[in-house]
Amino acid sequence: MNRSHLFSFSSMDVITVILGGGAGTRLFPLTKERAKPAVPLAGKYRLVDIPISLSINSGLRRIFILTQFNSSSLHRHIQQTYRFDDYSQGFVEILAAQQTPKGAYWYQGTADAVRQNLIHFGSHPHDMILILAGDQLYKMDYRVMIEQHIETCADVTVGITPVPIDMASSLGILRVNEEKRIVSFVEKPKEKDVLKEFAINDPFLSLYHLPKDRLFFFASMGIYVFNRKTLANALMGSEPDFGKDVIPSLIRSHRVFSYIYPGYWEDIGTISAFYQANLNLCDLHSNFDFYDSHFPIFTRPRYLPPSKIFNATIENSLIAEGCVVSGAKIIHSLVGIRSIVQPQACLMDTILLGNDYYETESQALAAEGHGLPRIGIGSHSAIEKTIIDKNCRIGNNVKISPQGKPQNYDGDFYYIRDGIVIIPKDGVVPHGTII
Ligand code: ADQ
Ligand code: ADP
Repeated sequence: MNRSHLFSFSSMDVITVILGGGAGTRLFPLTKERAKPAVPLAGKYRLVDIPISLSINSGLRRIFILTQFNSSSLHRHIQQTYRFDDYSQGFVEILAAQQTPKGAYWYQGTADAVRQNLIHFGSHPHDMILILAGDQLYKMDYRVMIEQHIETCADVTVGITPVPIDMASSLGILRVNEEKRIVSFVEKPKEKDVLKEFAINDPFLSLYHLPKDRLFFFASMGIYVFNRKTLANALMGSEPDFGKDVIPSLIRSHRVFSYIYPGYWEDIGTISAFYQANLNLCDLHSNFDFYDSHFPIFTRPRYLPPSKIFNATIENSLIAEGCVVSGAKIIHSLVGIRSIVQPQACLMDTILLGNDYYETESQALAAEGHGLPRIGIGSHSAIEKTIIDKNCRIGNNVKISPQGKPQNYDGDFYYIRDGIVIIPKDGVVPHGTII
């Protein structure tokens, strides 16, 4: 899709900066051993593939990823996936905070992460910086937002989307005038009275076909286009965050506009949002479309063989490449790359993140010799409402379910978050265990 002739700017005018994640506590234990951008998504991708692919599909190929941790899985993934030829001048560069949480270099927030790296961006020519969140599922051609930014002579443009009231208190909520200029902004408002003043009215209600019997609000998507100078000046101080500090202060002194995005948009920064967004992909008409050849989502080419399925019952599920499923029942579940599911196992509303490697028969026998189950899901095991991280060994006759348990709990070899069981990476659940 080369539509660059439709736009008044060149891809060399813009650099992309992806906010790859803070400590990642809301996605723990998926972030126990990896940086947030490397968290697996949809059975074969990683979270960071979404903003990188959207940026590449928008013709913007100079990309920085800011992250707190420099994990080996993130490095390997970026190095093996995003290789540009010499003519495109593209790159994807990871800029990780190098010190501990108490050290001076640890990013103190989103604005601080960008501030600490301005010097790196400076050596690449650009007039505008596109700042993206790293944990969201949506599809956007950023060039349209950048074009509006130029047309309105804005200093900053914030991507915004209409949300219902139950989502409003966890997002930046704002009011815009008829020109789409942002006139007030409040980060994550908790008081209902404050919130009510921000409810969307006409003409926007009619324009975006929003139901009139419920309250809707414009929420910041946490994605921004900044003019280079505006950003440098705004980051002269020490404000840690864009949402809490920088944007609310800029709307008083600068031309801060909104770009209204009316499509599907999901922040997948928590375990429950991650779980829902992944399982939704199993629906025939899922909210996000990975099957769009005009807007491909890239990931590492692994050259895996097709999945083998023997005598299995599979309903409303996604099975990634390289799996072996025999005699199992898989209902409304997402089965990640290289998963092995043994006979008579039953998965329901469950996500397997997949495996990094296949076990050879001699390795499996050696593991069994040490009392370990084989990699994958053992026979006659029944698992519901669970996320099984990579390379787990779930024994035979295991039962896992969150039913009757607290919403949040730390067990010996499992966690429960938001009523969803999580078996962490490389986890071992012995034969016959009942969770
Ligand atoms: P939050 O998502 O709560 O709200 P924040 O924690 O600042 O805001 O994270 C924004 C993005 O930056 C996420 O992708 C996050 O992983 C990443 N991030 C956070 N801290 C980081 C750090 N120290 N270094 C690198 N990356 C970091 C923001 C806005 C709201 C808006 C929502 C939309 O503040 O106004 O509504 O995004 O999701
Ligand atoms: P993917 O993109 O397919 O998830 P990665 O490259 O992130 O793959 O992970 C594969 C990792 O698994 C590599 O680091 C590889 O060295 C590792 N690995 C391969 N075989 C084994 C094994 N037998 N035990 C543990 N790790 C392995």
